Parts: sequence; structure tokens; C-alpha cells
Amino acid sequence: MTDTQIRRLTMAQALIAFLKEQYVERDGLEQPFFSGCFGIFGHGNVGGIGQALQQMPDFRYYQSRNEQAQVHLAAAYAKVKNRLQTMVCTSSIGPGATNMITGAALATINRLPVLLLPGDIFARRNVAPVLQQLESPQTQDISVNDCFKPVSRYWDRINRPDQLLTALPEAMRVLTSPAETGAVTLALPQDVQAEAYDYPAAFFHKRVWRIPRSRPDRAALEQAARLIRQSRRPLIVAGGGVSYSEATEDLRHFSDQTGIPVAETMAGKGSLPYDYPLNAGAVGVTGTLAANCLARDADLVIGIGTRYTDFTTASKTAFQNPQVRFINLNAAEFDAGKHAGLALVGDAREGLRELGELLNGYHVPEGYRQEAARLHDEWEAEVDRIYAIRNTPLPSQGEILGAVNELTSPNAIMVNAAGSMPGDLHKLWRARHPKNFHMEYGYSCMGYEIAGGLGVKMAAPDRDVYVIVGDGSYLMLSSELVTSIQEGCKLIVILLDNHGFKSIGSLSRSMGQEGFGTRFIYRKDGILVGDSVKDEVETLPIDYAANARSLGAQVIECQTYDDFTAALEAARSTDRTTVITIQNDRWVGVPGYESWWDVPVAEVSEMPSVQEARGQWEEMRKKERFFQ
Ligand SMILES: Cc1ncc(C[n+]2csc(CCOP(=O)(O)OP(=O)(O)O)c2C)c(N)n1
Ligand SMILES: [Mg+2]
Repeated sequence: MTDTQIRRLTMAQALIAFLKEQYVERDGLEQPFFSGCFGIFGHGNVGGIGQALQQMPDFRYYQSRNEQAQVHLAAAYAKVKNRLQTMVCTSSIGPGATNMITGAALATINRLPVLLLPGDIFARRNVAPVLQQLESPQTQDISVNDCFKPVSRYWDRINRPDQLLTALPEAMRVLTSPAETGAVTLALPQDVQAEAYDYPAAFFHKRVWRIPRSRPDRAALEQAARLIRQSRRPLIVAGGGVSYSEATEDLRHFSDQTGIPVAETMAGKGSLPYDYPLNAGAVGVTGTLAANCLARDADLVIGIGTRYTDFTTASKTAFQNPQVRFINLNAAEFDAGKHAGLALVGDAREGLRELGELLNGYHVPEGYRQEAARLHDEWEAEVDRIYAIRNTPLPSQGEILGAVNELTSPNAIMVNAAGSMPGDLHKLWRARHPKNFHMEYGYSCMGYEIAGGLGVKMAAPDRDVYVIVGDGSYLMLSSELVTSIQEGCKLIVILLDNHGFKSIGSLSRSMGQEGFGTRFIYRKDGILVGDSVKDEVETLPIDYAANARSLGAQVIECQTYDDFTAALEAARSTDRTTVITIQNDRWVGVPGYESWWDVPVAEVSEMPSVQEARGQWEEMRKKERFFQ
């Protein structure tokens, strides 16, 4: 083949032909970067990407029920694959496209690669406005796809077929960059998708993108080692980057060697097994007493692969030692610089190894190591206590989550995203392996659970996948149950029904607002009352079991804790996606442990309870720190 050879393809055909040939390589392991394409067809993609996918069946096409859900699927898939593989998502123009925006934001915030291909309005314009086109009296160069710009790490509109030649390498660069990755959006005008062009054949040759393991600056590493040697109470905060870099073994080795305890963010949970003595567990708003006590007094915080969200920092109140300093090991310079930290810009695994060598002979004071190990053990006793609650008449959430943890395979993956479960699970879930705890908490997006669970199952078909979903999230987006059945990807979905939003109800009560608007009830005297009217309201007659059954799932309905444990057992051997429904108590919650979350309370109010909450909020705000 010579350089002058060409392939005459439509833009859409060229796009799929190119994607098929993109590979990544890390640590000598080479694999195709894209595992296929999810899509819902409409006039904006049927004759373009739809036709191309039909013509190239070796790039597998999957149906989804909702464009937002398909992006969640792709993001979850990429998360399990440590960002070394992902999926493509195609949509029609207009509402199909904008449905993907929430998914794009979720992927970008969680630093997960997804490639989105929304259809777009005609480039040739003469037939405008086309069905579903947003018109602007100010410019013809705008469409709803411009809304993807702030939620994409790379965004482009392919107005001529030859623009693929320069757009696609950029898209790949961003998708495969550990620092830059997130949603990449290529808006595809529907006429251009179907236009043919003489592409150079070389464009479709196999291309391997090496995922770098960049090493932090040597001088910065030496300075970090000096700071660690001087510290008395160092603490590691492990974020999602530890797992993506496959640095969990190295983290354990580093902690063994130095005696430095480890606390885990939402994305970082599972970096170490729960029973590792120096794993203090969850940190921050939803943290354990162990981790939050260590964080409060730490004189040096070593953040690894963390973005330091407000949940991790307890809205900047978690680290109270006046002397505290930060060292941040992160692939992204942006994150490495946070909290005026000493930036170690590089791969977590490489950085840990080099830092470990520089710390040869160093160990934290023995009393500190013992204190951390004791806090760990005390925390485990607290988890035991909560797992053992047998609340009646309705079981408590803590005991239900405990049963899922203890009665399912240690190899399984638990999936969750929003509601009151993330906080409880962050504290209580006993993670046995790095992927055991799959929590989407960058966006905490209601509706991620079932779609994300399916992405997880597709990425890890040999593992049981337990999706824990609240009734609120279930009502928002559960239609991928159908896709799980279509694809033969069995999920075990645990639907916790508490007649509404337990999480926001309790947040609202803590702000003096009595849970207003958070219950699934009929109006009383014209008002959707909150919790001040406890049980004198009529709940909505929603039949979740019938709903799930109607979509093709098997269903097991439970009333009691014993029903539930039996259902977990039975669900292991069902032949398709199984939904277990159980009501749980809205009022019994897992407490917070030395933590706070800044959610502003109204400065003036007619309600004394709000005024009181405002006073408490003002006190807590004084603890928020600014690190320089
Ligand atoms: C898409 C979306 N909308 C709104 C919210 C705000 N929110 C967070 S949790 C929650 C309620 C979740 O209810 P449910 O799934 O029943 O869980 P529960 O709180 O009862 O545990 C809401 C509305 C959100 N996180 N995501
Ligand atoms: Mg609920």
C-alpha cells in the first residue's frame, strides 16, 4: 500500500472505520480502545452513523433506551476498565443529543473517557430550520450541541468530511490522556455524515496510543520525602487515581513500609481492603470516625489521585491542624496544585514507587501507627453494630447494606450513585477488592445506578453486579433493565423503597425545613407536606415490583430482613436480571462522624427552626479553612 491510496467513504463510515483501529497500550498490554457503540437512531444519525454501523458489524452496535443512560453505561464501563477501554455513544439531533449532556457532565467530572457523537443540524443550511433545530436570530452557527462545550474536554463540529482527519487524532489524544480525559463530543451535521470523501487509506491503519506513566519531577519528589520525614502525623488520602493507575498494591506496600495510614475518598474506596489495619476507610462528610480523627489532626496530607471535593474535605473543615501541609500526587497538574500543595505531577504508581525509595528507613512514630490501627479496629466494631441492627417493623438501611455486603460474593461489584445510600455505603461497605465499591459520586447522578450497573456488568461479565437504587432514582431512570435483558447481562437490583427522598428529607430537617417536598405522598390540604406530618398522609400507590416485572425482570418482593437475606440467596441463581424490592425506614439513619457539609441555610426566615439551623451553620462555617 502506498501513501497515495485512498478510500472513498462517507464521513460516518470513515469515523467508524477509524475508531475500530484505535488501540491503547499500558504496561505492555495492548487492547482496542472502543468496545462498540451505543445508540438510538433518529433522522439525525440513521443515514450516517446508523448506516456505517450496519455496514461494519465488527464494531458492535448496542441499543439503549435513553441517551443519558447510554452515556452512563459507557462511563461505568470505562471506570471498571481503568479508563483503558470505553464505548462510543451516538444520538440523533435535538432531544436525543441534549439527553446526553447529563451523561457528558458525569463523565467529565469523574474524569472518565466517553466519545459522544450527537447528530447536528445541516451544514448546508438551505433546508433550515430542520425538525428539532434550535434557531437563533443572531447566528446560523449555533445548535443545541453547543451546550456540550462546558461539559466536554474536547468539542468539535465536523462541517466537512475532511475535518475528521484533524479532529479524530485530537479526540483520541484527549480520551487517552490520564490528565485530560473526560467526555469528547464530535457534533455531526446530518448531511455531512452521509457525504463521501476520498480519505487517505493510511488514516485507517491500526494506531496504538501509549498511556503514559509519567514520573513526577525529581526535585519535587525529594522535597516531598523531606516533608514526610519531618512530619509526625502524615495521612494519605487515596482518590480514584490510585485505582485508575493500578497502584493499589504499591499503595499498600508504601503504607506497610512507612506506617502512614490511608483514608479513602468515594472514588478511592477499595484502594486497600477494608481489613488492612492502616486503612482508616472513608474520609470527609461521609467519613468514618477513624479517618476523620486522623484527618483533623494530620500535619501532612498526601493526596493521591484525588480532586479534593467538598465531600472529601468536609467543606474545608476536615483538616484542622494549624500546621497542615499538602503533597499531591496526581496525573493532572490542576489537581496536584490544590490546597497550595507540593505538586507531584505524575502517575500514582510511579510516584509511589519513587517516593518509597526516597523514604528508605523512614517510619512514622510507633505510637501514631498504633493509634491508627486502634481507630481502625474501633471503626470495624461500629460497622458490626450497625450491620446487626434489626429494626422493626421496617428494616434499617444499615442492616440491609450490611446483608448485601456479607451475603454476596466477595468478588462482586456493588453499584450506587445518589440518595442516602452513598454516604452509608462509603462508611459501612467492606471493600474486598479495588472494584468492589463502584460509586458514582463526582456527579451523584440519580439514574446512574441501573444504567451504570449494566456498563459494569459488560466490563466485568464474570462478576456478580449488585445495583443498589433508591425509589427516587428508580423512577428517574430504570429503563436500561430492558437492555440488560436484551443483552443477557444479568444484574441484581436492590430497590430500597422509603416513599421518597430519605437523603434530602434528612438534609432538609437538619436545615429546619421539615423535609418539605421530599415524600411520595398525596397532597394534604393542597400542600405536599414534609415530615412534620408523620404518618397521617397517604403514600402514592406505586407498585415497583409490577413495574420491574413489566420490563422483563424477575422480581422478589421482601417485607422483612429475613425475606431479604433469602432473596439475596435466591437471586444468585436466577437466569436474568432480578429486582429485589424492600421497604426501609425513612427515619433510622447512619449518623455522621466528626464531619460537616456546607449547605447554606436561609439567612432570614419566618420559621424558628430555620433561624436556629442558620445559627448552627454560621458557627460551623467558621471552621472552614483556606490553605496557603
Ligand atoms: C438527577 C438528580 N436530581 C436531583 C438530585 C438531588 N438528590 C440527591 S439525592 C435525592 C433523592 C434520592 O432519592 P432516592 O433515590 O429514593 O434515595 P433516598 O434518598 O431515599 O435514599 C435527590 C433528589 C440528584 N442527585 N440527581
Ligand atoms: Mg428513597
